[in-house]
Amino acid sequence: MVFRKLPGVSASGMGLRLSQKFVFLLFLSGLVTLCFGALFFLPDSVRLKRIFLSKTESQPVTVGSENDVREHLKKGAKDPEHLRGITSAKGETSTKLKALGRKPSVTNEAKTDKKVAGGEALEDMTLSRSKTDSASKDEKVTSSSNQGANTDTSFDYNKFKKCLLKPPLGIEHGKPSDPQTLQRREKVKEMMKFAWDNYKSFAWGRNELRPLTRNGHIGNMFGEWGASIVDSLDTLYIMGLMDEYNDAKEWVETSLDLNSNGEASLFEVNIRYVGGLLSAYYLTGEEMFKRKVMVLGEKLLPAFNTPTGIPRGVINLGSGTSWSWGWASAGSSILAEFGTLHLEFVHLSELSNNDIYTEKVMNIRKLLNKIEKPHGLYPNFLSPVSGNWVQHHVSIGGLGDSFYEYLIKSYLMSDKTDEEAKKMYYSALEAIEANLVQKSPGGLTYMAEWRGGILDHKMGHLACFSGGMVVIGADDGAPEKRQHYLDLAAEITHTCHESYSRSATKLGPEAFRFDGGAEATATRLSDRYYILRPEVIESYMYMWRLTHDPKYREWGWEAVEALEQHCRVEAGFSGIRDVYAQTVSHDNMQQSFFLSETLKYLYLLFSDDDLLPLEDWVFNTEAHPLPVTNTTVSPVIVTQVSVL
Ligand code: DMJ
Repeated sequence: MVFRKLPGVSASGMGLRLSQKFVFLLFLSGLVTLCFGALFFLPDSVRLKRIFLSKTESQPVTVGSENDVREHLKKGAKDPEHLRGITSAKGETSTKLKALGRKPSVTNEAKTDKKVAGGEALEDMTLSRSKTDSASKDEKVTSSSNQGANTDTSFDYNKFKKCLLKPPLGIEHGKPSDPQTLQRREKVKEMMKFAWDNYKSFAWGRNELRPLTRNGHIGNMFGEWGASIVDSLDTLYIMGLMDEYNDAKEWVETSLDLNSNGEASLFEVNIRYVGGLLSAYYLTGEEMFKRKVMVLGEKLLPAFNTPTGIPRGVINLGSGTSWSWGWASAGSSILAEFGTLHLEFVHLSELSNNDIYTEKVMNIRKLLNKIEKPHGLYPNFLSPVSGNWVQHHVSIGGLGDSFYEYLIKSYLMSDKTDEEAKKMYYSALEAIEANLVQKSPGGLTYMAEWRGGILDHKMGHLACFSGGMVVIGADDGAPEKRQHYLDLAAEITHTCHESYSRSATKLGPEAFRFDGGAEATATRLSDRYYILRPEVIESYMYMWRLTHDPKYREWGWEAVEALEQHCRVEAGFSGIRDVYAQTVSHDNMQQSFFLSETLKYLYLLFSDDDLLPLEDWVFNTEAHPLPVTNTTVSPVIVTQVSVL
């Protein structure tokens, strides 16, 4: 029907019946709704959409320059292959620390807690507000990107701490009873103090120490902040190095300038700074760490403004602009980077009471779940624009690694409620076993790399974390596979140990091969370096915790001796250029991960299991411990339910 409105004649004067008018209006409103709804399906680039559905946070997008590649590769140490990878919680977008829902069962104290729950929350809010008011200028930079944030950040730290199985401070906890192990633990503590003291003397505030030239190093991957300081906070704390910890804390409070315009890898900022500040907060209860990490979390959000929500690799924290690494295939994002955000982002939501962080990582998971996977495998490069794989290179080492790690750890961190992460992890592991896991002629189990169906019989040092990953997930797969996973984890760890014991220095190369007669040795000159990496020791630590086979402590001690002999220099620890050379040549870098990971895992290896028990904590990929959470509908409701 077409109605022409005549001037001066009202609709009622057009002779329409009431029912006709009603149908007409219904039709009209339906049409309007339909048109508006259709806008959501238009591509982001359509102008009409931008006019009607303006985004609050759109950022210019550029592709990384050659300099990025050079700077990235120059890190030598930290070539692209070092960047590891995702995870989450099914459907629910809010989590609550497991501890809050666990320990204080039905006691009078608990009932009292319940009565005052609301009151406590209010007090906490007031407290945190007044603290924020007096906080540094860094911490006042909030809210512009506070997308729908619920500002109630009344996380009850004391309740959380009371509910842990073991208190987090390691002075009285984890002390081994046998004298030899205790002595070894003390040695590791001394190494940490030595590494830290030299960093403090020669590189304070820089990202890393150059121990030969006795100066500091700022790599653009970590922004322009003191990476080694934030990375060391929890290691110093659990070792009971309190003067050193206090210096680090003071620096974070007074000098960690979150307003600096530095460009940095989203992945590195997340695993080191977000992870390091979160763990420092959970271990110590210092509110300052929480305030800092909340500000930082917000600064990462613009990186997700891509057509798919898959973040790009590099971000300018000042402007929020993000772009892809210049070396990454066709402006793609890296699996191990966008896939290594989940643990930290769930905790950001937890502390801020703002679901946005969890939503960001759940969106990534949704896409990865939906997309077709060649042979069930996840290739390393994905376009953040189209959401398609860019190449079919699959690796459990560099570019892929921590994605798989974060799947199983998301499940464990959710107090084993995140079924989706669990399913994704075990399917991925099945595909890895079917396509990548190989046995060498000499009987060594290894994980090869996969390039469009062709196997490259090489295993990177980075891939050696997988022994630990497989063992922490051994109990939760199909019951009939438990023993198989334990065996697989032990075999991989054994292979990685072989890569160490077959070298002159008893330290392992960056990558080792299983072709042309090679068995767990590097055949190329360019693969022979060791840069103080933690992955092999990380697997020893998990294997020890889950099997208590003393050989893992022995292997850890071999590594300590080799580090002391070949990597310790006058002013710190340094990587070496060739693990097969009798006379070593140092690379002049004390990597930040040596402090956060290598030395921490060694210390834990020589401690009893009640120091950061695996039931309470999961370690992020930079070895920063984060507490186990439980999924809930609403944190407030859970606080109440937990004390019923
Ligand atoms: C660490 O920074 C992290 O473990 C990361 O996931 C991969 N590489 C280094 C250490 O080798």
